[in-house]
Amino acid sequence: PDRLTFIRQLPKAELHVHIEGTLEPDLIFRLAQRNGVTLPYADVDALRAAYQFTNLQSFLDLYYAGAAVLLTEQDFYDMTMAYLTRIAQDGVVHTEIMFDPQTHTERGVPIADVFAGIARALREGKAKWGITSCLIMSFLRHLSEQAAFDTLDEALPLRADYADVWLGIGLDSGEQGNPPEKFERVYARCRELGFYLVAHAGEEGPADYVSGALDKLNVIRIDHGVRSEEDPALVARLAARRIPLTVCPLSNLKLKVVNDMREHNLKRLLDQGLCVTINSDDPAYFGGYLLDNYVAVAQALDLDDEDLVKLARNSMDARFPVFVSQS
Ligand code: ES4
Ligand code: ZN
Repeated sequence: PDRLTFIRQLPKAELHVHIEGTLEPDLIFRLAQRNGVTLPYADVDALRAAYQFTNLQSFLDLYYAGAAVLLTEQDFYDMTMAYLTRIAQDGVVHTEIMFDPQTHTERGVPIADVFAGIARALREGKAKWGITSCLIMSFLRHLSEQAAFDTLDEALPLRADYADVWLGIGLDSGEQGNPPEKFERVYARCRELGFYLVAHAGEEGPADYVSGALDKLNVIRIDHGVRSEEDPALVARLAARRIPLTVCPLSNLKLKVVNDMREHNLKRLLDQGLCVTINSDDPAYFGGYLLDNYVAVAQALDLDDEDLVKLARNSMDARFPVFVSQS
């Protein structure tokens, strides 16, 4: 079979995707119309033309603007269903989805509607396609730790209703200047509550933030982590403990974490024995879903079938619960 068919038929898990980042321009416009929200773009093409980013923050500005069309339970359902419909074609058998409740509660959307709409789609997706899934509630790191505690307090009464889906806690948004230590207490609380902990680290931020996420937040998986390579001792530790990295190649290219896909360190990290996985991050903004990410790196880094099998298998191994070795 050709490359695309070979990769498509490998059982793959997506472990790093922001559901708000799956909102396609045409759905943004449809929801804006349905909800009477005015967008600062004339049409879908004008919006799509604005998707030219220079760094993480330039993307986040658009990402939060796009998310402003999400108001009702049905909106969150429609967005999640569109994503599941799309990945069902890519041979994705499992997905662990991040969502940012603070982006919505700050606009007056009840957190219960966010949970309800996303979870309804996930349960339906499992029945329809057999795609298993869970949710990672993520705190915005540009906001305070107190705001994260407040969000946790708002969400906890819903936990029993979503015990089958809400399994994880994450940390996202602008990394620089918002180190993991800022969230040490709220992560300790989430750990006591029995959530699986992950955090973005080493995307734009330094390798120190990856060490900090491990040591101060006790995460079991690192989102991105590509800058870990700058600290050889850290790389050795990630390899020894088999801490998974959820790497997002097209995201790294679009946000200029790498200038050319041929310079991406994914293959070097894989060859050093790290549990590297491939993910889409914000597929509606970065030009591709999971399969597109596999194809892009396979071509640019000249990956062979063995590498691709290893990457797909890593993604299945790195699902919750993650088994990491001690120390
Ligand atoms: C994100 Cl690419 C990326 N990095 C950090 N936070 C995010 N939220 C959505 N996409
Ligand atoms: Zn991300």
